[in-house]
Amino acid sequence: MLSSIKTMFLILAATFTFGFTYFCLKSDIFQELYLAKFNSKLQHRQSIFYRTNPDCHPAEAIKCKNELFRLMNKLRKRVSLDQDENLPKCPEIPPDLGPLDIKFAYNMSLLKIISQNPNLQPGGHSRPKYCTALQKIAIIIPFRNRESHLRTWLYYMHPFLQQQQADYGVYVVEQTEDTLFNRAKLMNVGYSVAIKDYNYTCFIFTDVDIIPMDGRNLFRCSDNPRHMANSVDKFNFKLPYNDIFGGIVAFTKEQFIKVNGFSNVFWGWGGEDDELFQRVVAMGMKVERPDQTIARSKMISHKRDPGNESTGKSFHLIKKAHERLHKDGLNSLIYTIISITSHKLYTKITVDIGNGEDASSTEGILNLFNL
Ligand code: BGN
Repeated sequence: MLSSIKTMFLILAATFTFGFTYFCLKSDIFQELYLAKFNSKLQHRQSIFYRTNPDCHPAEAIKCKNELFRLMNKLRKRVSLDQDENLPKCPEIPPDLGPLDIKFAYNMSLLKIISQNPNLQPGGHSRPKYCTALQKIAIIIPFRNRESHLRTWLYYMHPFLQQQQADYGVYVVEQTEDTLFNRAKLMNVGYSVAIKDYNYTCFIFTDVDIIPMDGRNLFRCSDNPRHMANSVDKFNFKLPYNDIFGGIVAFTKEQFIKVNGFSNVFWGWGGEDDELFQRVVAMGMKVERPDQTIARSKMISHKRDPGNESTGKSFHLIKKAHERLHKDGLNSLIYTIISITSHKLYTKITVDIGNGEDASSTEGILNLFNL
């Protein structure tokens, strides 16, 4: 009698312990605690690195920082919630997609967005619960001083991507210095960091201020690079010119490597996307676009950002895209990671990409090619 009470007690205790552990692992609180611990561990690691490497001379800064980045990256483990590899494949076209009501009038708080997306994993990752996605998608957003646009993007795009049954992660790449903005170089950095984070197969490079108005505009890669902002309200839902390749583009890993990524030498506004179009054509690919009726998108209207003025050099650079493509891009990318932080809604990459005065700068490249 006594021994059967003992056994029952043991079974109860084991069930409770198991249930409680499972609850903790699944709960948001646990994830937040894990993240806080993870980020403070990173900071701790960073401060030890600087203390133990006092001779990190400024001339060696890039080498030192990259070494630090390598160390920190070792620590960056993707926190994966039980992924069942035996799940059936997701359908090519997810169900229940259609027009969306996009209004920019909301005053979104990050907490609200977090509470509306309970299934997100740290760093703004998500994958479908009941099927295995056909592609693994990294979303790369170049960024500087656009907090409210980012909140709007996160508010609309997390539900959009989850509705599309995407296995995805969001990477916000922030340029630190006050020098001219370099959208294309930030895209290359986002790609280079994301590729080490997870086995992504598809990379979607998007501005922070464009929101698709229809869930059927699938954020996916295809046999050719894709341009998905081909029907924007700002341009009256038409292509302003045939070769436009701005706003949102999608490349498989192979396609992006084939074009050697974006050019690194476009400082300031305009032209880097037109140059990428030339790279695609030069490498024998063509640009695909979704049907214009389902690709309708809204752009948040705003003034040109200070620090993103046009230099007037783009036209000249685009003309020489074919000559430069194998020398200027992913294979000549120089940058220094300042930090990589896993937020609940996205992974933030803060990066020093220089000021255009190094060898990979506009002037450097112009000299290199005697232009
Ligand atoms: C074009 C820009 C593109 C931009 C589109 C839409 C240039 C190059 C000039 C030689 N191209 O004019 O970068 O995506 O407008 O805004 O500036």
